[in-house]
Amino acid sequence: MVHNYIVKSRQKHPLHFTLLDPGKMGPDNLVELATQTAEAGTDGFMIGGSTDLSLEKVDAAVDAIKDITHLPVILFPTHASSVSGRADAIFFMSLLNSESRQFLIGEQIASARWVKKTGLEPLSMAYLVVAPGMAAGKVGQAQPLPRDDPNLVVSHALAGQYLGMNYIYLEAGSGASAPVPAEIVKAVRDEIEVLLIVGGGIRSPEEASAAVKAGADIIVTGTLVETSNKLKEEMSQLIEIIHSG
Ligand code: 1GP
Repeated sequence: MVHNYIVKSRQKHPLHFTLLDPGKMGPDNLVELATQTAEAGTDGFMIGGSTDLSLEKVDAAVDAIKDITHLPVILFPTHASSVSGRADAIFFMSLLNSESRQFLIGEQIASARWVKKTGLEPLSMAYLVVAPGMAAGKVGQAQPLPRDDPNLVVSHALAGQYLGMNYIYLEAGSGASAPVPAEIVKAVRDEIEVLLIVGGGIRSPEEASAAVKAGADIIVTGTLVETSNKLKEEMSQLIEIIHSG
């Protein structure tokens, strides 16, 4: 079970997940990036993106990654149509600050029976888009949560926890110029008991360390993995600092 793996691993140290977007790269590139980040010590892979992804592309990406690693492969979907039954688990998430029913509960209803049929492990998650929000905010029709209003973010996170969600994801958006502010991460950490994931705009060991020190359980990086020229070296440094807490 992926949830058990995450809980057990977290007892040892904070975790790093690598986000790979099959809409941005071909299978060969994807395998190369997955191999190097696995060697650098990442704790799991998330597959997804804000663009329209075909099921074939996601299936191929999951297969390719599972060929080279035993680390968990978790779907991070935007639409029900790209939910691959070949992954280990799915972040079964609701974008709590979306203004659209589609992203609050519509895509989830559309995929629920498929998740059951394929045996994907659902990891219940509240997805909160913090400004700037980037493509995730636009596609998800979110009103991004202001960066200077920790109380409002805490209210959303608590609502997610009280609805039974086991994970809260604070998302600044892929490629954001700055990560979610540490004050927000800390404010949420202080109030919730469930696992806290932070991503969007984290590119340096210092930024990752600040998020961990503020209380993140899992740090997600995508853009850094896609753009680094010294991937293994840079990822090793970043992951080491995350693992050291
Ligand atoms: C996006 O939080 C993730 O969903 C990763 O963001 O691409 O900025 O690392 P980056």
